[in-house]
Amino acid sequence: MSPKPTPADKFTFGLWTVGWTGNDPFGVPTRADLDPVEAVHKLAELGAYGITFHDNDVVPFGASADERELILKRFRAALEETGLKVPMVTTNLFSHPVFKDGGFTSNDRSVRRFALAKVLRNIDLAAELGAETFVMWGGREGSEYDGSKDLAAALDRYREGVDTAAGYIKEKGYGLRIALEPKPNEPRGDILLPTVGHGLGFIAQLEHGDIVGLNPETGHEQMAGLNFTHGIAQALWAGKLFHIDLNGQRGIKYDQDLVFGHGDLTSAFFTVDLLENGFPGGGPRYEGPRHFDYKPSRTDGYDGVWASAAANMSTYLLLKERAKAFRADAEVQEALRTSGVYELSEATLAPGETTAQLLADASAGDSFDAAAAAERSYAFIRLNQLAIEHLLGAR
Ligand code: GLT
Ligand code: MN
Ligand code: MN
Repeated sequence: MSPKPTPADKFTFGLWTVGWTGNDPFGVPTRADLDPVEAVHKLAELGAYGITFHDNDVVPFGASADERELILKRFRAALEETGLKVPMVTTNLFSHPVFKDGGFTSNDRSVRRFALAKVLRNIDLAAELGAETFVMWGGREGSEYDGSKDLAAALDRYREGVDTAAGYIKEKGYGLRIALEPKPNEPRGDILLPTVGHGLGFIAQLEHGDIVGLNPETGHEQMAGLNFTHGIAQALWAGKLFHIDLNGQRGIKYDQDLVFGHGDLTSAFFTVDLLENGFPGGGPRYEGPRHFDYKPSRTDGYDGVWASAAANMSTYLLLKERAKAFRADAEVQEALRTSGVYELSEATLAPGETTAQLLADASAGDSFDAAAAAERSYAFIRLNQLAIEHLLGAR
């Protein structure tokens, strides 16, 4: 039976997800346009907490100020009527041909200035709608050819753009934080800030890095062959998991944006286990929205669009139930102890112990029985099988 979500579950969806009409590099749309107001009503009915969007998902590029106001008025009315929140807003710096060489890092300075001003205006809108997170996915910030970009200058300009936006948020006193979204490639051959790790390294170079974190996406890490759960774990550990894009991906190929759990299901189980149960030894927790960034397959009509929106939420809730049962199982707890999972939380040095004391400790040197320690079986396979049995509902 599918569990029924409620707004307390904090599930959110990008307007561009349910609103994707199925156009891809080889084919035209397979579905008619979706009215954003209808998306708001449908998502609210399905039990979602919020909706997120790019400026141009709601207000078309180039709309006049009057048109903009009219459109926003209608959209706001739908939000008020349904109680749906807007916890995150993002900017489209990738669709219009003007951004074909990027926004913040275009070789053309006039484009960079236009992009930056577009972002600042959208920050005003995000603050006005009560968003807490401002996502920046630099899909066009990259290149096809290594010789076409001065990469150091590109990173300088990227830093300048993000710092300017973050400085603007502070200056205005907005309650917003920026979340950078890594992706290795697509639409560019190579995208700057390709992974969570690159993102963390970049943030450390910022002047206003205190309000800049990450919005990792399941499929984007997996496109690079990386472990998504490890990625969000390191972002959490660094205090930088500001937002999350959940979806599904089957291996190293184009960005599939499948329903959450429809890609690597075991990985999805451990992602939910981390989000809902935290690290085994405690540590930082993620409290933000559970945001789905997926594309309803273009084979499906609007029946499939709404079924897939519901599927993201029910799959998450099912995995949450399984992950809770996993941690609550006495045999699992015993297996975690046997595997030494909790032992890792103990500091390697004793409190106040110096390197000289460590070097003088025979038990860490000459009298350490390496052969005996090497005998230990960590029994990780048994532990993982317990996880699989919980995942399959066998326990
Ligand atoms: C785009 C991208 C997503 C990003 C969105 C935010 S837009 O659809 O593929 O991963 O999260 O800009
Ligand atoms: Mn994606
Ligand atoms: Mn995304």
